[in-house]
Amino acid sequence: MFIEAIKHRAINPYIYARDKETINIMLETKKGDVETVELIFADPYDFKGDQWQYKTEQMIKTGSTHLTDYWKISIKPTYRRLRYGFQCMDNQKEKVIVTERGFYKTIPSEIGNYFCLPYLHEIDIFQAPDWVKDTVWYQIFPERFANGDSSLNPEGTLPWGSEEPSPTNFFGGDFQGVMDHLDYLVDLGINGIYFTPIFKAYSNHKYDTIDYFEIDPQFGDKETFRKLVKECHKRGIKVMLDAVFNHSGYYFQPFQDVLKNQNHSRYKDWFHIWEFPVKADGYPNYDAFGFVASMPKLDTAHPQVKEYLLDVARFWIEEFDIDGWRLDVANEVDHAFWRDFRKVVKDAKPEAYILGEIWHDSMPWLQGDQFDAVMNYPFTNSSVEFFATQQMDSQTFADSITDVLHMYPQNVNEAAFNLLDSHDTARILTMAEGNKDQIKLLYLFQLSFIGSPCIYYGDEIGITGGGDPGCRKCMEWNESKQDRELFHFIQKLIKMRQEVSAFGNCAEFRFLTVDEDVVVYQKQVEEAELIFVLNNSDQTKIIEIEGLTNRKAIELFSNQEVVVEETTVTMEAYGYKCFQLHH
Ligand code: ARE
Repeated sequence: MFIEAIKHRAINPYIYARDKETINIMLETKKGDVETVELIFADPYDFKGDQWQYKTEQMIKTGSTHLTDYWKISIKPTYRRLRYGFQCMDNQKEKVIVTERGFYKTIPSEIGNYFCLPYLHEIDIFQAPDWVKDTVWYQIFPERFANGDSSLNPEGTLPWGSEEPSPTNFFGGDFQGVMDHLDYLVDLGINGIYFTPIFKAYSNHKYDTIDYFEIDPQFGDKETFRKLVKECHKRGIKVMLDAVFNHSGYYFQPFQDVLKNQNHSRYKDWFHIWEFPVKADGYPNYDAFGFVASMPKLDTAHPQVKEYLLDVARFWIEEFDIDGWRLDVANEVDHAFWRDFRKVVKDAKPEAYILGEIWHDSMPWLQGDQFDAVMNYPFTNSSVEFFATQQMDSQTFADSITDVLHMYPQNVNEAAFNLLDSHDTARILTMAEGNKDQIKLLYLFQLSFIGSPCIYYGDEIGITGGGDPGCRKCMEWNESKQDRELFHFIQKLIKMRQEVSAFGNCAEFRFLTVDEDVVVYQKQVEEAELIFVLNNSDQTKIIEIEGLTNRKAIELFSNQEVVVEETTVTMEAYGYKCFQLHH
């Protein structure tokens, strides 16, 4: 047995509270090395003499990559505390006991050797708002969605869609435009909107805030915003705003004060200034977002800065009833700030969603004391590289998605914000070089996956565009230029996600078969089981599917009852099927 590949620590995501009575435990072993794993466990105080009263229970293999087998188990310890270890057995019947203090051939009797879960405190459980699990998001870049009130147009506003987006041009998108099209969004089936920044700022993207307590005048005023939130809520749509707290904009009054009064400014410690005089042209002599001089980094540990930003967080919830905050550059802001931010936000609205923008492994922020979710770019990258750009082969794709699912607790996965593209990336149709069939598979995968999916405005009707700023084109409102077929396809998937149990969020996901270009995965929740088959190639493929033979199923896209007698299913080029199995 390759004991050097056995991995467990008594921390997330290897052990965590699933709910107030259930503990989930995970172990990693080398792929194909271990045949069975049993959890050995006991209450730490329930021993007779010096004999600890352990029990054992089989763990289940929940996923495999070319390197790793993942094993999981859920248990409900009577007194909400545990000492535990693992008994691994390979196909030679060699047994190894895994404990916190090393490996043994027989079960050690000394309880101090074992891993320790001291106590399951309900208050410490990672808990994201329930509604997020049933939410399909729609991301709006307000400058480019719709111009509904031309009287607000900033100077130099161009006719809608008349030019390609540039870093500096304006087309006059606003809140009235969004309100005019809410019914379009209801028709699509989404029930959450994520707005990139809406506060008073200088640029067209508004990530360089001037005033966190004002709406940018090009979008409307506080009353228009209040109305917008109400209109959304009336339609069952949640509203999430972008909090740009890592940095301010150049024209933010405190930064202007620093430029004016230099080291005599009362705001000089609000930023991370290296030396005076402050130099804001070209390469800045202070910390910034990247080296962008117009985005000076805020010192979020400074008590006044913190108080100011926490007031902002509270204000837009209490006064306008927003439902969530997306946190810009979230991993460059200190953890202590986010812990206090969470308290403020959850005090104001316990059901608010806190979403961090982090592109990497984010376990430190997802322990329950900071964020409810992060933008799930690891999911994005693999899905896009397999389905859209086709740079990734099917085995690597399945491996990386399996890793993504085992990288966080299930509670975290269910609230993850699963995007395909955004205002920071090229659009998916462009990445797929216009191949719509690939995009359909990508949407099918995203909308049948665990988590909270998001559609970037305009993707649903086939808008194209390269990286920033190309991906920020004006929304196309001329129906004859919209890809209505793609719209209806996505609309149908959203409906299926909402209506077919196991299609949506709270189901177990695992790959069954991974062939060249074809992936087969299963979603299961209690008695409901779905098997998805996606052919990501321009060739017909014949695929063997474990678990389908001689079973009655309904294929959900054709709505036909089938009995799969053969062990194989024929898939046409870019074909997709979803079998709903009868138990
Ligand atoms: C502008 C120009 C760009 C130019 C840039 C630098 O448009 O072409 O490259 O300036 O001079 C906002 C605007 C952008 C603007 C930027 C700077 O939307 O248009 O770019 O401000 O003025 C990293 C961060 C992540 C960040 C991305 C962009 O970790 O937080 O970079 N995303 C947020 C927002 C952006 C926003 C800002 C931050 C700033 O979503 O829209 O930009 O407020 C890898 C890395 C990631 C990296 C990612 C993308 O995978 O691992 O860490 O994200 O690539 O680069």
